[in-house]
Amino acid sequence: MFNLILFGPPGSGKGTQAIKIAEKYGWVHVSTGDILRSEVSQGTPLGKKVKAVMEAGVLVSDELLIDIMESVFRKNHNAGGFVLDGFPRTLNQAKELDKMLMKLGTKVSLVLSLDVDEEELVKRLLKRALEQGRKDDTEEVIKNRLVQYHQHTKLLIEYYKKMKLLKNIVGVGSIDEIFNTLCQSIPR
Ligand code: B4P
Repeated sequence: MFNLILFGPPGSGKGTQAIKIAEKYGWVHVSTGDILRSEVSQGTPLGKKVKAVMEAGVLVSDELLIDIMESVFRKNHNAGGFVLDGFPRTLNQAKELDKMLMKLGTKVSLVLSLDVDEEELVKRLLKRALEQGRKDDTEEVIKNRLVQYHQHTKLLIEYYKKMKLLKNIVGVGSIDEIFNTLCQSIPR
């Protein structure tokens, strides 16, 4: 089982590239953002709990995310691989992920980190706001999402660097160029 984490700040292209990677390698694409948005749009109890938090650009609690991921792994225990997009986002989530994978007799295989400067991130997310009208793509919420990234998620760079799993990828350029660079880093 190959377990790839696509890492990066909001707007760095994780979702965009994760879909293409999952298709090419036949892996399961897990976007925690998509899972949560689907709960919100269906008005489930979980969706009702997280709606306001997501719309404010704040991270949803680790406890909920860990439950979601446990159920994803349970459902897909025969998968050949996973592309994790948007998870883990905190040190606690990263440690819990290690435990979950250990139970399945596997571990994180590689972390590809998409590097994009902040000006470009904001530009992309504001463009998406015009195209898709996502509630968390307004200027003020984008600022919050970047603060959350710097306060909680960026710490994972050191975590995975120490484990010698992290590889930095230039995340600016055409989607296909970036995809090719990512694929060159995947030993398959
Ligand atoms: P996500 O859905 O993960 O949102 P995101 O970080 O903005 O990434 P996304 O995948 O959507 O965007 P992408 O970079 O591909 O999370 C949303 C919220 O859910 C969080 O704020 C949080 O509240 C909650 N959440 C999710 N996971 C959580 C967790 N683990 N713990 C706690 N809370 C969690 O692309 C952005 C835009 O750039 C797109 O429009 C795309 O078309 C464009 N783009 C991509 N590549 C490009 C390129 N090369 N050039 C130009 N544009 C490009």
